[in-house]
Amino acid sequence: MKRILALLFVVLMALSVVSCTTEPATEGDATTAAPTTTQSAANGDTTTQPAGGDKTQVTTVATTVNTPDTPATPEETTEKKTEWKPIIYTKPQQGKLPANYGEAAKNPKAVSSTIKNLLGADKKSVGATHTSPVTNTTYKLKFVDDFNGTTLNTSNWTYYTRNYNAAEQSVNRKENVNVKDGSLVITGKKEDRQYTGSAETWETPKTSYFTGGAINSQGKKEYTYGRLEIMAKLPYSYGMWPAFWTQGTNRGWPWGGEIDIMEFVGGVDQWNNYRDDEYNSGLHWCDPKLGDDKAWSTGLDVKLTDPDSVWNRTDTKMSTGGKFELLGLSAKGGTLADEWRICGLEWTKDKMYFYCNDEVYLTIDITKTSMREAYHKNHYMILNLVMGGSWAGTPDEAKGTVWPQEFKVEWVKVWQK
Ligand SMILES: [Ca+2]
Repeated sequence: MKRILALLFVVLMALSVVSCTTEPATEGDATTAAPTTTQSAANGDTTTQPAGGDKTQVTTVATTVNTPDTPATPEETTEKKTEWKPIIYTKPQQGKLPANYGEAAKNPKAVSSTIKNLLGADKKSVGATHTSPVTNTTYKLKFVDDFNGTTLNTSNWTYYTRNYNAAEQSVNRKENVNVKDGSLVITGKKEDRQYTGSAETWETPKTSYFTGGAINSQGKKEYTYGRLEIMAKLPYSYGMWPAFWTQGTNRGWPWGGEIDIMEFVGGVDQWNNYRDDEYNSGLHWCDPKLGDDKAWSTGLDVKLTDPDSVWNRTDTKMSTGGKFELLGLSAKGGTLADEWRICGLEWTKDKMYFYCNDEVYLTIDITKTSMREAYHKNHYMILNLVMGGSWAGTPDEAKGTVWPQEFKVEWVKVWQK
């Protein structure tokens, strides 16, 4: 979420999805033999990826179509009729969202039995125990905010009205953060007047028609290791950028480290990737010995498939990650917003396991030298809904943005041994 994170993450995704995605391509999806063009950075540069290497390219609607091997002359056509068939894509094209897009999100299902039956989901008393299905560790509930009542518990959280990221195009407002019906509700709106938000000291204050909100637990609830999780209903559509993430307490970013447990950008991007059915997770950190010149400089995206080449570098900021994806939702207009889900991180001294509804989709080794401070000291939690920027894209009704949007959190829990 910080600064050039948006830029980095787009690059990072291109690098990391190869190793992190284990889902087989859905039958009928466009895993074509043709190379696909995809984004390499938020500046719109394009690169060509080799075919077949990235199964998540099912999310890409290529403009390539099947053509006969040999250009057909009229004579050949009469002798050998090769039926031309277009590739059938399951993902919608840009600006052509499914007819029933977002329909289910308007009336999300009640908490599913799947979630109710998950270990720990129904436990809300501090001291309650459950055994992690990931590491078989028995944890105790150390912190829970169930968002009962009508006001934010400021013993746990602080309203944050500055921007976390230079790329954000929305203004955080306290008014957009509410507690109602048992949930934290952060609303993303398009206002009828512009608001100006204070920004980081190095940034020009933002003035925007788009408003969102943010809270953090800095100085109030900070943890090292354990299970950090939320039960949430995400917003959807183009330009939305909700997140559940953390930053290290002892030093500023990036030295303190950043953990993006859930980061989501909605809608269909300019490269035709349908994103309402996936969210991203990842880390951004640097070696504690780096000075300002290197720590803030061009980050290095760690390629998990070739770890030895870069894993132990300590001369630049680094990032790595992966994503959770529900393939096949898009064809039905489905979004992650259709149901409540538990997004969480199990953080041990050796590894980070990112899970959705207790299913691990990403594991990251945190024993590397460069991580010796970033991921072995206290972090505080952040919940926010911002809009716009180079990654999420500027909200635009013509691109499918639906107003207003809500990022709802039923509870936040931290479990520790
Ligand atoms: Ca609740």
